[in-house]
Amino acid sequence: GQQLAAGMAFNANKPNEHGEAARTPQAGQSCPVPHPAATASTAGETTPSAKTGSGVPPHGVNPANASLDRVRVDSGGQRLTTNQGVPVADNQNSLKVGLRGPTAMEDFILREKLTHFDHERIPERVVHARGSAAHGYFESYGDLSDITRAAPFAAAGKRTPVFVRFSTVAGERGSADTVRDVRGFAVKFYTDEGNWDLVGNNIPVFFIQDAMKFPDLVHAVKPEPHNGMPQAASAHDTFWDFVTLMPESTHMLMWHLSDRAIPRSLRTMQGFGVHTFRLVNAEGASVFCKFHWNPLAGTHSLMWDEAAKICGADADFHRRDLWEAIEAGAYPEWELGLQIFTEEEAERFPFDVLDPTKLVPEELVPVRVVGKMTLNRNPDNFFAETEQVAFCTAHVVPGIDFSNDPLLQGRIHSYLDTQISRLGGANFHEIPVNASLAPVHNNQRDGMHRQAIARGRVAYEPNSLGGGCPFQAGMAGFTTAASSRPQPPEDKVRGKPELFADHYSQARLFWISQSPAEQAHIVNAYRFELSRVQTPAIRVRLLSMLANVDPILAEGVAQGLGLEVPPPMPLATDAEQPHYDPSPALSLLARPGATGIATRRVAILAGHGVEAAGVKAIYADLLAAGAVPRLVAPQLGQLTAADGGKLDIDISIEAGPAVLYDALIVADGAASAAMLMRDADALDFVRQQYRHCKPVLAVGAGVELLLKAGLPATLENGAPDLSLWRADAASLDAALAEFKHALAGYRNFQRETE
Ligand code: HDE
Repeated sequence: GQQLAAGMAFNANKPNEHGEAARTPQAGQSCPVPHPAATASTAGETTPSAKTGSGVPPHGVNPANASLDRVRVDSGGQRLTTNQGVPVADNQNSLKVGLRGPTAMEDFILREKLTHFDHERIPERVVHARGSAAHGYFESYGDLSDITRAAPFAAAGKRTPVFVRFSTVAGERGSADTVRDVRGFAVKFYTDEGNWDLVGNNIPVFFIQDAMKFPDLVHAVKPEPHNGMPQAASAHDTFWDFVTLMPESTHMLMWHLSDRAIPRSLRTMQGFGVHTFRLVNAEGASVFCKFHWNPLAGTHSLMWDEAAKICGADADFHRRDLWEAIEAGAYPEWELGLQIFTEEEAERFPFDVLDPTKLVPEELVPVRVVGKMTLNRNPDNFFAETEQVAFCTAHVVPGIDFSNDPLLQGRIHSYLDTQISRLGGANFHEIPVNASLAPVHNNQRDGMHRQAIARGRVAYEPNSLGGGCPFQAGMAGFTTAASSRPQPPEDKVRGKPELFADHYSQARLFWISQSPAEQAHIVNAYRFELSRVQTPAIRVRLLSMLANVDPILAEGVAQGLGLEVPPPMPLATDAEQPHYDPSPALSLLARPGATGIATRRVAILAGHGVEAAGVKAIYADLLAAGAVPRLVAPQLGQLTAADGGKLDIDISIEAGPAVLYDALIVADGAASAAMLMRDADALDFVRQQYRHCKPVLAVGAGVELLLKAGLPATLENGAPDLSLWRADAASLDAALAEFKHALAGYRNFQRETE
């Protein structure tokens, strides 16, 4: 899974932690400006698949990036100019009538600079405002033309450039990364036949069934309108008021309150297309399809206490993690899986596949893995790319089509519409990150900020003056999939199919498919959210909803709120509720991942008097395995080791608190341990590592610190703690091997449950 570029230290941000970055120019700042001719020829070499659909670019090269070279600007070695290209002599002083006089109206340089500044901000996205993105490519494992003619699946090994933006939903643009929220997972495929946007989430179902309710949902979860609170949180009255009056949200709430909503990394979460889509082959035959992205790094999440503390310790935790992994060459990867089923099969399911609050269990329709996505390049400019990228569910290509899911149908309108105010007009498709690699030819003209200079006198069709061009693509173009089951015309109606009224069976399915630790976290999350809610009646309504899901769940939440479980909320349907067996695939613990300890962050805690040789050996060992070791000490600078030698400290405890690491090693050395035992922050560090169920290894005298911190030697039930080691010189190798094994897998949740 991970490819470390030769000679590259894992953490490209390490110089920043030391403050060294300020002394050297930022990457790219001193690059020569590409000569236009050179750019053209490079683009030709690296973009074969972009225009023709054949050929594979060299590894690590993304054809979509080469095409952006024409708009990349690099000011290294260049003189300062105005936006009109006029050289600027003095960028320090405005033009005044006398040194102490008024500023002259004619100072066009000052006025241009201020005017541009005054208009630097654009509206943030109404939802999903906070996001982080990267470039990469999708590679098909095979030829899927029997089921879809979509270009990315045309041949084994075919690569299609992608741009992917991950996001939180509720928070504003500057909000913290690790809040409890759904994560957006939006993929733009720059296919040979135009752009395809798969605008998904990290949760496979949604809160509501009909687009009509989306503005209500968003108004309920956003900061309350009278006082603008709370930021990036669902734990407030208006959200819980709304969802407890909308029992169709029960299933999604279970996911939202699970650890899915606090991922460890954007690289360790699944993605889902949510809706049922259609795949269409060249003959026009179609099947239904659900899209899944499965991370090769496995599915891993934070713990709630940890996530909340990370908001303070590093509000950019996920953005930084994604950036650093890509800079270090540990490219994040996901496999694309499809659940494919026919309309006839769908009719026999115990739920309606047009209902976005339902998933298709993998036991019912297995997931077929069809390709892999690799993110291998960070954006050059956050605003130009991550902020200006415009995803739209209406962006489909031949071979991909919609279903009648009423939520999807509304989205097809909303995404294009929102860009018109957010990006200032109808030409947002010309912004470089949004422009398709496939050529664009039509008779749409003009509008704000038009870039293309359309030649000729013809902007209509049919025409003879333009030789009839651009001409219709016919069968080569996009055509809507015909239903394989023609339906008689029906009357217009505002309503829902009967199966949509089953609000609880799949919420129960999710609950019974979770491990004990995951179930406990869900109960705690409900308790937290509803404790923040101020209106008692809303808490009771929630409990009446949960009573329909599972009695243990309802009882656990009720206890935490100091309430009795009320009678269950009346069901919306008399029909018998379908029964589901547990689906192991719904547990986060089903996918530990295949990338070992690569990119996992390990704190090596030490003070003066540390045994240096041991620290160096452990550090090198972890680095060699692709992990990110950090020597953490009470202050910056150097540690004086027991042998008198010096060790460079990577980061201080205050700048890099416990929650920023996946595991802890307490270094050997009697004086080192004694120094840390006197340090409240160091004791806190150890306790938090333990409490957050992370692997802890104490070497030699380092054990004293664990004892002083009060860490128990065994679990509460007396069983040994399988991720806590106290090693001496003789047992260190074996303990380190076990430590690394534990680090590659899941946390030791037994500390909570046993
Ligand atoms: Fe969105 N959603 N949404 N949504 N959504 C937006 O589009 C909307 C829904 C999702 O990184 C907006 O460009 C409606 C489901 C992602 O730029 C807006 C409905 C899913 C992103 C919008 C939904 C999503 C958005 C805001 C119900 C998962 C971020 C800015 C009918 C399958 C994309 C923008 C990015 C963004 C509308 C429901 C995912 C307002 C009307 C379901 C990942 O157009």
